[in-house]
Amino acid sequence: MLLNWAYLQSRVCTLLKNNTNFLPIGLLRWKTTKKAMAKSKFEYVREFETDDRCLLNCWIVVRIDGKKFHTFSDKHKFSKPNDERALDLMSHAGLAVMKEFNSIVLGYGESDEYSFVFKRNTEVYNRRASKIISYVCSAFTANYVFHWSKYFPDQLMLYPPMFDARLVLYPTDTNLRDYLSWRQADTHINNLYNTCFWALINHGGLTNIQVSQSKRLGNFFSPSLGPFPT
Ligand SMILES: Nc1nc2c(ncn2[C@@H]2O[C@H](COP(=O)(O)OP(=O)(O)OP(=O)(O)O)[C@@H](O)[C@H]2O)c(=O)[nH]1
Ligand SMILES: [Mg+2]
Repeated sequence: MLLNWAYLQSRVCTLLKNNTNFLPIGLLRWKTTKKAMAKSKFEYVREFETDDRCLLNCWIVVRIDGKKFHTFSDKHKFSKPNDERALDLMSHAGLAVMKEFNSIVLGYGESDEYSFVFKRNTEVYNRRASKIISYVCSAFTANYVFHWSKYFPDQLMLYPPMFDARLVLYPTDTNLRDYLSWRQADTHINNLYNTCFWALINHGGLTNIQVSQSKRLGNFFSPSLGPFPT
C-alpha cells in the first residue's frame, strides 16, 4: 500500500515535470484545501505567541541544571564527593551541545550544571529565547541519556534524568566575566565543602549527622586528622 502511494506520487511528479499544462484535478483540490487551511478562522491564535527575541548586542547565557540530582546521584551510586564518570558524562553532553551550536563560544560545567555562552552577535534561531533554551536543554538531556552506558557500563539507568534551563542576557563583558567568576566560585566553595565533609566521614570516622550538625567543618581538623585535604 505504502509502495503504491509512493509510486503514484512519483508518477504525478514526473507528469508535472514533463507537462506544465497538466495538473491532475486531485492535486489541484489538495493544494486548494491546504491553502484554505493555512488561512482558516483559527489562524488568529498565532497572535497569542509572544515575541521573545533576545535583546541585540548582549551575551546570551544558557544554564542547564539537573533536577533533584541529590537523589539521582544517590540512586545511581555516584561516588562522593565527585564521581569522575558522572562528570565526564556531563562534559560529553556539554561538548555535544557545543558541536550542535556553532555560535557557542564557551561552556563551563560543574556538578549537575552546565553554562553555555553564545557570542553576542549570534543570529541563531533569530535569537528567539524559547527556541534556544529548549534546543539546548533537549540536546543536553538527550546526549546525557544516549551516552550513559559508555560512562556507566555497570550501572543501569533506573529512571530518566531531567534538566531545567534558563537563559540570561549579559550586556557588558564585565557582567559576563562576573557571571563566570560566580559559577567558578560556586565550584570552589562546594568542592572544598564536600571534600572536607566526606573526608571527615571516610577518613575521620565521624557520622554524616555529626558532620552536618557542626557549624564549622574546620573545627574538626586536628593534628591527628591531618591538614585540610587539598
Ligand atoms: N555523589 C555525587 N553527587 C553529585 C555529584 N555531582 C552532583 N551531585 C549531586 O547533585 C547535587 C546538585 O546540586 P543541586 O542542583 O543544588 O541539587 P538538586 O538535588 O539537583 O536540586 P534541584 O537542582 O533544585 O532540582 C549535589 O548536591 C549532589 O548531591 C557527584 O559527582 N557525586
Ligand atoms: Mg540540580
